[in-house]
Amino acid sequence: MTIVGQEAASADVTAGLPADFCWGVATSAYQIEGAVDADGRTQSIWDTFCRVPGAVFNSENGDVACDHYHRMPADVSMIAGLGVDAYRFSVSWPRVQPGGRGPLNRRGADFYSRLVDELLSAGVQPWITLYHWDLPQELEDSGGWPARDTAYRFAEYASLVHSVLGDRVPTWTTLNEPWCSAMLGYHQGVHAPGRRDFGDAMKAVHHLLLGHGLAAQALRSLGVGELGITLNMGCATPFSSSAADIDAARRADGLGTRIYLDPLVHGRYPADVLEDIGVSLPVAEGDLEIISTPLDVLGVNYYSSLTFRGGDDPASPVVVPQSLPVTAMGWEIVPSGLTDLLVRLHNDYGLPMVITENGAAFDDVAGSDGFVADADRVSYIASHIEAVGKACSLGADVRGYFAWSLMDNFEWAYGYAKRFGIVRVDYETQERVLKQSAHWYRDTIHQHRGL
Ligand code: GCO
Repeated sequence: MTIVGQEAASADVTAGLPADFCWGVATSAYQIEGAVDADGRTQSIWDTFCRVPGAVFNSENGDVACDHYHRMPADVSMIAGLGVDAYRFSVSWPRVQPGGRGPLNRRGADFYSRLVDELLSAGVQPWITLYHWDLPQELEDSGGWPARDTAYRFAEYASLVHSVLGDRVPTWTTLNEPWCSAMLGYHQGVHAPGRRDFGDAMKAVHHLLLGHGLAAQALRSLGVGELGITLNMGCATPFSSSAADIDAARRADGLGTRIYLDPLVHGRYPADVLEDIGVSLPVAEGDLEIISTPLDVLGVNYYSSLTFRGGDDPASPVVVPQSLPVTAMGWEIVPSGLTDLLVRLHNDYGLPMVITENGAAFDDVAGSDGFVADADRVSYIASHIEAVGKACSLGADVRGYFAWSLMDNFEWAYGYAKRFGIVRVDYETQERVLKQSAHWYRDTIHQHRGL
């Protein structure tokens, strides 16, 4: 089919990428599955948070979402039809271990077992994320991530999932975006569980990292092939060369990136960040060795980059908009930031990387057949793939790219208002229609393989 945006594909946006580059699409459990009461699943903090008046746009929730739980085989065929190598999905903790403690819930776990089988028989590699924000509510009730015990519960859950899928899944990601769990969930209160306490958020940071490390050790001892964690990051650029602006960017980078990667890779928290936060982290003897269990791959989720200046309160860096085009989230489109970020991560941390999420929400307009001519999304994705190729040419070791997202889905506090999919979902009928970006992505993958 001839589509607008074809030119972008033919202007080889994949230059610089390795020949065996892995192409994928990504989703997460709560955002697509629905079936929140099925087969023994219990409530997660997101089920609870969605019921808080005003917490989610239009009081929407993930009860039905894309109904993927019931439509999984057809969704897998659709994924395979895109010609991708891999599919990144997350496992819902309260589905496989209701309440966050105790034995495996066989019926819930079976869903993922069937999903993995379906993917493998369609020639698509499964890429698991163990935690994409849906903490069992019972664990939040006993303290959530600010409580140390949650880290141990997470490691136990990781082993349970491995007991079901370990024989067939090569790549295991522990956490998705711990910054969001800690800062949006426990400090800003805009994500579940909606708490607003900076001290709790800092405890959550440490216990998320500890949970990652304990799970990593457990998975390593069980023999997983490839182990990683996914962080959301961007470049933090000072607005000017003034000392205050440079300090603002340093602080933002410290709390956004280094507070995670320094302990993960170097086994220590950055001294300047410990000083900035002004509270002590609940680090016990031996924690940092656990947290720095060697990783095989760093998952990078990239959407935008920010410029900062110092404000009246040095602890609160101020974002300075750069008058760049924005997505429907209001996020500025900064592909060059992705190149800079990857090169910097390569230099500072030296890990192989995979872009585990990149993509954009736009105000899609669907035709009567549901087709969306999303040239804006095509150009967003194309420019970011190009940015990855540039980073590779500059020496960064980037091995794959997952488009966020396979299909429109529940965008957390924004409900269903923001559409990130390369496939449109009609939430009335659950019909899926490939957008122009999906066609373009498939063609681009095809071209990269020289087919
Ligand atoms: C994210 C999440 C996704 C979001 C996406 C767009 O990792 O932040 O992984 O769940 O939908 O980032 O905001």
